[in-house]
Amino acid sequence: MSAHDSLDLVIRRADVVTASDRFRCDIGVRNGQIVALGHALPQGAREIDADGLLALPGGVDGHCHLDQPMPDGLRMADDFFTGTRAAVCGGTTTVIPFAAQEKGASLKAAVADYHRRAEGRAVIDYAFHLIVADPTPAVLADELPALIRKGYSSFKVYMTYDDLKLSDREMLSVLDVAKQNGALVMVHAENADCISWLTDKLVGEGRIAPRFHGLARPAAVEREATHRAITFAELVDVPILIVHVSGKEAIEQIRWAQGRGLQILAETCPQYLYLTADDMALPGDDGYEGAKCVCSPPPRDPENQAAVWRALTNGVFSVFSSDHAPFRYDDPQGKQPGGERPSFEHIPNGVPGIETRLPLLFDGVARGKLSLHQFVELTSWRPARLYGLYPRKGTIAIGADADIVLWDPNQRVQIRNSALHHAVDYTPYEGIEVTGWPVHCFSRGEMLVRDGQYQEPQAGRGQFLPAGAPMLG
Ligand code: DUC
Ligand code: ZN
Ligand code: ZN
Repeated sequence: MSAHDSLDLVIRRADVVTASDRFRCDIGVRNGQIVALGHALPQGAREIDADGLLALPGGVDGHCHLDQPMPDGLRMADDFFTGTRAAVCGGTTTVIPFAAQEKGASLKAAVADYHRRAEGRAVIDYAFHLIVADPTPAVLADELPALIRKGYSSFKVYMTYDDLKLSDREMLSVLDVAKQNGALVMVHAENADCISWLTDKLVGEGRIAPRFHGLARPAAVEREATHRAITFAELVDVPILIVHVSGKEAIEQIRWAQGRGLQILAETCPQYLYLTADDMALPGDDGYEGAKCVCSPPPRDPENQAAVWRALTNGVFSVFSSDHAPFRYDDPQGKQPGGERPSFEHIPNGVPGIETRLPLLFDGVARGKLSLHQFVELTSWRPARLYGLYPRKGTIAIGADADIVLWDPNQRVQIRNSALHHAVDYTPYEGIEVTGWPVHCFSRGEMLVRDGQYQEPQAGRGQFLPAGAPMLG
């Protein structure tokens, strides 16, 4: 290697783990990219000794909500600055939040607005999914195909929530556009009419505390919608990805479809491994504290948690995302809307988790529940491929961005909200002890976290990543 090939950074004695390989070497970085993997690399301008640490590709969080415009005076606590800061402190170096179309508005307007929110704020790289809430003929024929070509190759559709849900016929039309244009559709699968009927019944009986959120959205409601979404995918003959799968009933539907040869992909999230319905019944504030754990689909029970762990290792799930949906608890724009403690149906849905996603899953590696390679596949490699960012993201290889996490597999950490970097005033995982934590995190070769300490990089250094075609294999 000659002088003009000098290296900006050399990570020495790295124990590199990718989705498929493990090898020991030095990693050479120039201009933000990995340019050399080898032994005895020449001196770099900066040198880091990784002995005793794993070198993992930075996490890709394929489902998180940051600064998403909300109705009814609600506000997400994290914008692109605090959200990406928290992400990188937890070992994630790429995020893919959602540019959400409002009914009656254009998709292009949502994308332009969302770029304005990210620019100058993000500290790590980001791509956007779209949310298609109003698939008018113009959106289907023009806007959506044009946006797919411009680097927005995945979009989410909802089968519930009044301001977002699509009819069955609209779902079919959107799936058809995805098929014709090579995009990937993510589906929020819960049956809207069942939820509204159950909600009215519970509220009519005076059962309004946060814990009744779980009874308004039982597993059958998710199972039915999952089956229906699978049927739509079969009819249109297009792959789909069912997001935030909460338990065994939906898993059974997905396995059934996969067994029939349908390309049904699935995602789960930390809340379905670590929370149960009991967490929506936390006793504080006369039972209202359970609002902290209200999310949809809701957390279920230990048997379902075990089924979700199993499905992470047997190929049912392709990706493990946070579904970070940051609402402060003690806040009139958050879990106590307008300063009230309303009935469960008015509590904003979602839990924070962008920083704790990787440590919570890695604890499963430490306990022998899944392999290191499965961990990398679920949290980085597979989301990078599905969302059109591979091989720039999702692996440690020559030519990839130097998004690298040096991870201590033995560090024990008790999760405390006071140590996290999001702007939310709680974590649902308070007090949980995990084994394994990121020590140093690099984004395009820049060290954003050193010895667990955030290094205050320039806000706005994060770059938008136009997504290519989904890679399903
Ligand atoms: N459910 C969603 O569908 N989105 C955000 C959070 C949640 O709980
Ligand atoms: Zn959802
Ligand atoms: Zn979500």
